[in-house]
Amino acid sequence: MPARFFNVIQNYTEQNVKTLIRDVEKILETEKNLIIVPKGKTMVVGDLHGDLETLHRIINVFFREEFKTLIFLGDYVDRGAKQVEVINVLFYYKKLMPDRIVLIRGNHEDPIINRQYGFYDEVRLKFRKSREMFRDYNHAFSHLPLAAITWNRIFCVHGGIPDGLEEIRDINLLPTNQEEISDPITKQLVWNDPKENSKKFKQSSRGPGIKQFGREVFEDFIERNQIKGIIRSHEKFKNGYKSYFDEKLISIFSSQSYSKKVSAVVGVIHSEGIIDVIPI
Ligand SMILES: [Mn+2]
Repeated sequence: MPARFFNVIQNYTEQNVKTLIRDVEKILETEKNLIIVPKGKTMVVGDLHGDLETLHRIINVFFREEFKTLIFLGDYVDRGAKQVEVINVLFYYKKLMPDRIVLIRGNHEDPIINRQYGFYDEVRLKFRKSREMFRDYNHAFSHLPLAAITWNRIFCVHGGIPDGLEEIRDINLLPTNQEEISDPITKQLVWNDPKENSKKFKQSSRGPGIKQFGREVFEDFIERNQIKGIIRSHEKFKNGYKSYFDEKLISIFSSQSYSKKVSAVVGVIHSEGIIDVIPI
């Protein structure tokens, strides 16, 4: 396995990467916005932001401990040192095992954001036809699914629950190929944050159309959709995670790109619907 991992990083030509992106895009086009995750040992990964070392450890643990499914919650690019390598490795494994690797869209898988926060600059450094490659990556990102629901009713999403979404199956009705995210429900799925001492939805300081969701709307949402818990990412914490709403929502972060002092963690979903957080 490690040999494959390093082959993608070191030996892929620009043409190889272009082909990889196109092949993964074809796979993503066949997926629905809401992925159904079958029964089995499942690992969930938070923001990576170009942290290739942590991704390497994650892939090692995935194979060594015989996980069935590996769900990534988005924010693969921007900020860190090896964004192009991280997305290439993720695409490589997605192509190799399309049913076992789930790549959910984060708010940084949007050209408006990743032109500004590092990805565009890295693509310019690493490719000759960089404009074309930037366009290809973002075109593929536009096909990423927006959420997943596991066999035991754990809902996985980058940001959180949106104001205006009643049933999670309606996620499949959202527009599928927007490069710049403008649909209001899609935007909230990738941008919203939980807020412990709040009840309803509140406008977020992150920007227009983005909200914080409180306990009451959270509990309504999980009851209406018969969800046991939610695992999401999108915020960093010193020890890598934080739980909300009587531990029914876990927020995890899997990148040390900001600081080595911040712990990277992953979530492990057990059959009883319990989520364990483990350092990686
Ligand atoms: Mn985010």
